[in-house]
Amino acid sequence: MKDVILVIGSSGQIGTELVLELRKIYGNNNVVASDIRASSIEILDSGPFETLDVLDEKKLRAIVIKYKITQVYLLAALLSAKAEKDIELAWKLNVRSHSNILELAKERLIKKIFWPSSIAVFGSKTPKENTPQYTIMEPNTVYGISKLAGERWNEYYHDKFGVDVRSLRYPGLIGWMSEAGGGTTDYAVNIFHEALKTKKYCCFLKKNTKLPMMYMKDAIRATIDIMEAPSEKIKIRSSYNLAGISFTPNEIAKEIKKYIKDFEISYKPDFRQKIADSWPQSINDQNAQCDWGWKLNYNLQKITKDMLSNLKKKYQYNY
Ligand code: AKB
Repeated sequence: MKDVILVIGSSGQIGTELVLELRKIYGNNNVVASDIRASSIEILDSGPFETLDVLDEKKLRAIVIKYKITQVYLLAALLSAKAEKDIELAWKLNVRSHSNILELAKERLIKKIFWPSSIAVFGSKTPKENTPQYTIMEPNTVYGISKLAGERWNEYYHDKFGVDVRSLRYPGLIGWMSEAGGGTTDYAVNIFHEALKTKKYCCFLKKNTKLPMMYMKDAIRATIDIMEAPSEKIKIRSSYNLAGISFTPNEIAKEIKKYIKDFEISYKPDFRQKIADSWPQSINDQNAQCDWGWKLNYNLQKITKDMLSNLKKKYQYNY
């Protein structure tokens, strides 16, 4: 039976790129994009799109049946910074949507699920450097708590009901195709836009706040790779650590200055600083490497070059 994929959250930072990549592999008509708001022109023009509030269980089920969906990528979520502003909505959206999809798989209406976790599952008691797969996990943001609960749900549904769910703990993601989506790591996307637009950026984190980050192209490849890996290779059903590269606002600014000589960064830390301080600074992703062959491609130099040249083309900036 051929796979038909539903991507929920196709207008977000990951969805915008993932849908286009999946359509290249599975064919345009076999990848249904869905979101509560309209997606990019490229997505709307290249294949099916459904307006969907993932909390609307009836409509979700109707879409799954209408298209004979076999795989779901559930990307709809409130990220760390936005979630702190509306904890009830964050809990409802992040947790309920996940349960709805797991139930569809339990009923065997769908075969496979991708659900993203995050470095936000770790907390201030977690070892900060080279954070292992298995360690102390005491998140203190609503986003982190919802993701940790989701990881336990994943493993429970897999072990108890045989649900084929796969998951990655994403670091901060950096891409040029869409805006950042309300997280603590958003600065690492915004800085490129502002550098090109105004040659200035005021960062909401301190100069030396080191966080794990990853280029979107790597993240999309990791996502599709884990979904395509044979089931027996997926030994961790809660969620896999995914390392990326670690850098500070100061380090990324220095890299940008190599291209935009008069770029200036200033710092005005806000509530997001506390969230960043509670997260790991670097991650150990040995399990992903060993189990399903994960390997990173993009370092900070390559990310900076690719971001600047693509944003320059997209928005016709001069620098
Ligand atoms: C956020 O900053 O909330 C996200 C994440 C690390 O999960 N980018």
